[in-house]
Amino acid sequence: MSIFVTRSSMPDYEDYIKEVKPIFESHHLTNMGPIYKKLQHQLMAYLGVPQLSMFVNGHLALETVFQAMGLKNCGGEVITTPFTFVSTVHAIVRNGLKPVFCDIKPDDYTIDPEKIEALITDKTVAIVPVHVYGTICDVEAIEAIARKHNLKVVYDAAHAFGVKYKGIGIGNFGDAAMFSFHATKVFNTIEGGAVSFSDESLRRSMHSLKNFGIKDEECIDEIGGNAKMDEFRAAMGICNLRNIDACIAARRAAAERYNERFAGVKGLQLMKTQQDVLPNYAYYAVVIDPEQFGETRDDVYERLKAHDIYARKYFYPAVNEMDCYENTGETPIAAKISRRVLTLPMYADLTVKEVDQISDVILK
Ligand code: T4K
Repeated sequence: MSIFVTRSSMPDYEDYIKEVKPIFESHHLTNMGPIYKKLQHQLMAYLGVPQLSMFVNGHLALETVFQAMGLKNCGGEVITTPFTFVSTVHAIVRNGLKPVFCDIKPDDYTIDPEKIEALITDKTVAIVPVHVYGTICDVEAIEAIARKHNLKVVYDAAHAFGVKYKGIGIGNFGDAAMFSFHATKVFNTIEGGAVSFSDESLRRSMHSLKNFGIKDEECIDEIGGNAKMDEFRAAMGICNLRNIDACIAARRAAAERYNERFAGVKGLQLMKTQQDVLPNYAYYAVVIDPEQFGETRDDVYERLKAHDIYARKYFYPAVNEMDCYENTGETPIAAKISRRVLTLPMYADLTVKEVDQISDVILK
C-alpha cells in the first residue's frame, strides 16, 4: 500500500455523527454558531491562549491579521523567511505589503534573529517568522528586536499546534499567531485555521473582517471578506481534539523510531531537539548532504517513490526562488537547505513497521 507524506487523522465515525446531529435539528450551519463557539472555547483552553478567532483556513486567517492590525496597503515592508509554505508570503503580498526575506539558521531552519536587524528600514512594519515543522523560532530574541524597533510580530504557527515553550502555549508569543487546521496538520477541522492574540481591539476586527466587516445589522464599518469556519468543520475539530494527545504521542513514537534508525548516519541532518519545548512532531525532516551521504535529496526522493513511498520536498523551492517572487533577497542558507531537505511520512497512524520500511529504503 502506498505511504504518503501524511494522512489525515480521522475521528470515530459515530462520534462525528453524534456531534453533527444537532446541526440537522437546528439548521444552524454557519456564521459562528454554537458548535463554533464550543470548539473555540475548547481550543482556547487546550492552546492556553486568551483570544482565538477561527477561520475557514489558515491562509485567510493570516491574511486577515494584517488588515485587522491596520497594515493593509500601508506601503510597509515585512521581514519574513523564504523557508516556508508559500501561503506565508502570499498573505503578506495580498495585503499590499512588501516581503523582505531574511535567511534562516542552518540547524533548525527558523528565521535567524541575528540577520533581522540589518533588514529593518524606516518602512518596516512587522516581522513574520514561521515555526517551521513545529520547531519554534527564537521567540525571545525576536521579541527584543520587535520591541526595540516598535514592530508587530505575527507568527505563522501553522505547524505548531499544541507546542509549548517553557510551559507557555506558543500562541502567546508575538502580537498574533496563526494555526492551520488543514487536513494535513497535527489537528484538523478538514480545512480550517485560527489566530490567537491578546489585544482586545484585535478581537472585534478579526471577528468582523471574516464576516464582511459587519458590526451589526445596520452597521458595516470595515471592508471585510468571508472566511468563517462552519459548524460541520467545527464539529470535526471537537471530535479530533478528543484524540489529540494520543495522536501526538503516536507521532512521537514514529519520530523516535526514525531518530533511532538514522542515528550516526553520515550526511543525514536530523531535526534539532529544542530545550524547554514541548514538541508536536508535526513533520519529520531530514537534510541530506550529498557528498557525505553519497546520494542527493532528489535521488532519495525518487528511490522512495519507486517503493511506493511519497516523501515531499517541503519547502522547495525557497519562496524567493519561486516564479512569482523570483530572486528577491540573498538567503544562501535557505537556498541550500531547500535543495537538500526531504520531509518523510509522519502521521499518527504511521506504524513503527512502516517507519522501518521507509528507513530501510533510505539506508540501503
Ligand atoms: N503556513 C504554513 C507554514 C503552511 O504550511 C500552511 C499550509 C499554511 C500557512 C496555510 O494553511 P492552510 O490555509 O492550508 O490552513 C499541503 C496543505 O494543503 C497545506 O495546508 C500545508 N501548509 C502544506 C505544507 O501542505 P500540499 O499541496 O502539499 O498537499 P497535498 O494535497 O499534496 O497533500 C499531501 C499529502 O497529505 C497527500 O499526499 C495525502 C495527505 N492528505 C492530503 C489531503 C488533502 C490526506 O491524508 N488527506 C487530505 O485530505 O499542501
